[in-house]
Amino acid sequence: MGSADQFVTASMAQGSEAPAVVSRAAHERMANAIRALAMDAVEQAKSGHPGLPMGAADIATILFTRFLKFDAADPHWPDRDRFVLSAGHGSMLLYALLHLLGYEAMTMEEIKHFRQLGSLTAGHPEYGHPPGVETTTGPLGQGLANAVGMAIAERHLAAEFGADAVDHHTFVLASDGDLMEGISHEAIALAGHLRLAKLIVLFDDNGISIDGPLSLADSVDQLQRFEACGWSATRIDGHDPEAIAAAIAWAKSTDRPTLIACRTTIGFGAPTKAGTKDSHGSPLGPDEIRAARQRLGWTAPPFEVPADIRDAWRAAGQRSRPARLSWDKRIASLAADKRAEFNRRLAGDLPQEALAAAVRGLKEKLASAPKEIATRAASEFALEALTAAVPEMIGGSADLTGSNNTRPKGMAALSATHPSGRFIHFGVREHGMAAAMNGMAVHGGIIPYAGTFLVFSDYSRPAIRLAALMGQRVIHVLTHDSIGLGEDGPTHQPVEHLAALRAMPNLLVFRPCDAVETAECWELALRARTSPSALVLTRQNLPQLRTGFSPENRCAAGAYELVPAEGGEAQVSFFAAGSEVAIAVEARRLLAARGVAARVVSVPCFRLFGSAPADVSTAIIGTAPVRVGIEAAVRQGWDAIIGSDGAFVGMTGFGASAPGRELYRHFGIMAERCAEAAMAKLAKRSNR
Ligand SMILES: Cc1ncc(C[n+]2csc(CCOP(=O)(O)OP(=O)(O)O)c2C)c(N)n1
Repeated sequence: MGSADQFVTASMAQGSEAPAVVSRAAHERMANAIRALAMDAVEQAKSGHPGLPMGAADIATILFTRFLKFDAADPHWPDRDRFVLSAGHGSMLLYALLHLLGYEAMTMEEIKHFRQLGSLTAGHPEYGHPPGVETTTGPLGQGLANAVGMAIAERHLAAEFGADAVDHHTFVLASDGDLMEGISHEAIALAGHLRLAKLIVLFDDNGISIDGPLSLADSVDQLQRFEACGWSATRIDGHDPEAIAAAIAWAKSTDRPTLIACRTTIGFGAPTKAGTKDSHGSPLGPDEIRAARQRLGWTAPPFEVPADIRDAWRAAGQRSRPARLSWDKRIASLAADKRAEFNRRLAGDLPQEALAAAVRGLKEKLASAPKEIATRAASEFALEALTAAVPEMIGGSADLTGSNNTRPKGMAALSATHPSGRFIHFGVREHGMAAAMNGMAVHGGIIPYAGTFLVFSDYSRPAIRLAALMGQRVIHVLTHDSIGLGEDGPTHQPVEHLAALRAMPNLLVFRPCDAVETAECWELALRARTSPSALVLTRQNLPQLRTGFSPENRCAAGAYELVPAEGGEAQVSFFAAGSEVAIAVEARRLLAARGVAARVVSVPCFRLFGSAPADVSTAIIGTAPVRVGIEAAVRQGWDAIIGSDGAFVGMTGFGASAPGRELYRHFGIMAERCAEAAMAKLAKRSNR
C-alpha cells in the first residue's frame, strides 16, 4: 500500500496542533502495526496478552495520532497529556505505541525481549520503565484510580500556576476488569464529585474476561453507573476511527469527566480466537497468527514495520512538538520566582532551607515547652509548620479528618469550585484515596499525605504496595495505632498491621514515641524521595520523652539509645516503639530500683534501622545479655532486633472493647511485666 503521503497530512507535516486525519486504510495499517507487534512479542515470549492490544489498537491509534499531547523526544515534558493503561495486562499495547512513536528507549530489541529479565518490556507496565510509562499497572483498577489523582494534580497546579503552565488531559484505557474492581467505584465517585472534566476514560468494552463472557459475572450498566457518579458517558463502536475521534472531541468539551465505552472485539483480527477468552492471555500460536496476518492484510515479517507506517507513527510522535516549544516559551516568560518555584516543585526538590527551619523551630518549641499529647496531635502540630514551609504538600483524610489530625488550621479544602485548596475530603474511600495519592505523586509537583485509621490500612494496602514498588513519596498518616485506642474494640484495634506494613519492601513505617520523634519522622518521610512512608500515630496522650534540644534527627538511624544504663554495664536492653517506649522507660526504672542496669532503645523505623551501617546498628543493639521487645502488637519482625531468645511483651491475638488503659493492663503490656520478663531471662542465664 501507498506512500507516506497517505499518512502525513499537511497539518501534521507542518507540526500544527490540529488533529491529523488519515484515510481509513491508512488508519487500519497503523493500527495493524500495533496488532502485529503484540502478536509477535507475545508469541516470542511464549507468554502475555495479545487480546487487548489487538482489540484496542484502533482506539489507541486515534488517541495517539490525533489527540494526545506529548512529545516522544521529551517524555518528561510536565504539561504532556497523561495516558494510563489501567488494564496493565495489555502492556504490549503501550510498548508497541512507545516503539512506533519513536520513544528512544523502546527499541525493537526491547519488543523482542518482551517479558525477559532486564528488558524494558516488563510483563506489566512499570512506572518510568521506560519513560512514557506513566504509572505501574497490572492490579486491575489501580490505574484508573491513579488517573483520578493525576487529574486532581493537574487541576490543582493549574489553579496555582495558571493554564499557561499547566493545562493537560488525563486519558485512561480501562477494561471490564478495571471497572469490576471495587476501587473503580471509589475512583469514579471522587472524580465525578470533584468534576475532573479533563479526565477521559476509554473503556475497552469487549465483554470478555478470563473466565469467558462478561455475562457470567457482571450485568452492570456502566454508562448509567458513571452518569450516576456525575460523569458524561457515551457508547461507540471502538473500531470506527471517526466515531472514536468524535467521542474524544466531545469528551474534551464537556464540563465533567467522561466515559467512552468503546465496543471492541478482543483479539481483533485473529480468525478463530477473536471475540473469545482464548485471545485474552496466551500466545495465539503460529497458525492463528499466520491467518490473522492474512485477514488483516499484514504482509511484513515478525518484528518488522513497513517504512511508510513507521514514518507515519514517528510523525505522530512529534505532532505536539510545537505545543511543547510554545510551552517552553511560556514557562521562560514567567516571573523568575514563579518559574523557579514551578520548576522546583516539578523536579520534586524540597525547599531545603524552609523545611530545615520549620523542623528546627518545632524541636526548639518542644524543647522549651514539652507537650504531653497524642502523637496524632503532635503530627498536627508538626504539619502546621511543615505545610507552611512545603507548599506542595496536599493533605487529606478518608472521612476521619478530626481523628487523623491531618488538616492544619487554615488549610482550605480542595473542591470542584476551589481547586487551589490543599486539603482533600476523600470520603470513606481508603483504597481510592491511596491510589489517587499515587497518581498525584507520579504526576509530579505534589507531595500527597492523607489519613485513616491504621487498622484500615488493609483497605489501602494494594495501593500502598504500588507506591512502594514505584518508589513514590506518598505519606500515609495512620492513627489509632493499637489497643490504646480503647473502646472501639477489636474491629478497630490493629495488632498485625505493623508487621504487615513493615514487611513491605521500600515502605518506611514510622512509629514515633513522642512529639519530638513525630517531628523528626515527618522530616524523614518528606526527605524520602523514593519511598512511601506510613506515620503510625496514637490516639492517646504520651509523655514527651525527648527533652532538651538536639539539632540532629535521632530517628534517622531507625533506632537509637534513648536512655542509657546507669550504675554499670547494661544487663538488659529494652527495645520499644511508639507508645510502648514510655513503658520501657518505666520498666528500666523498676529494674534500677532492683539494682539491675538497663537501657532503653527507641525503634521508630525498622527499615531505616535495618539499612543502617553494621557498626551503627551493632552499637545500638548493644551488648546487654538480655533483650526485651515491647510493642502493643504481634511479635513478628521483632526477632531481628531482640533475637529469637529475646523476651517480647505485646499482643498474641485480637484486642477487646474497653478503655485503653484497662486494655494495656488486661493484656499485660505494662512496665511491671516487662521488668519481670527481663528478670526471668536474667535468672535463666545465671542458672545455666
Ligand atoms: C486486582 C486484579 N485481580 C485479578 C487480576 C488478574 N486478571 C488479569 S486480566 C483479568 C480480567 C480480564 O478481563 P478484562 O479486564 O476484561 O480484560 P480483557 O480480557 O478484555 O483483556 C484478570 C482477572 C489482576 N490483574 N488484578
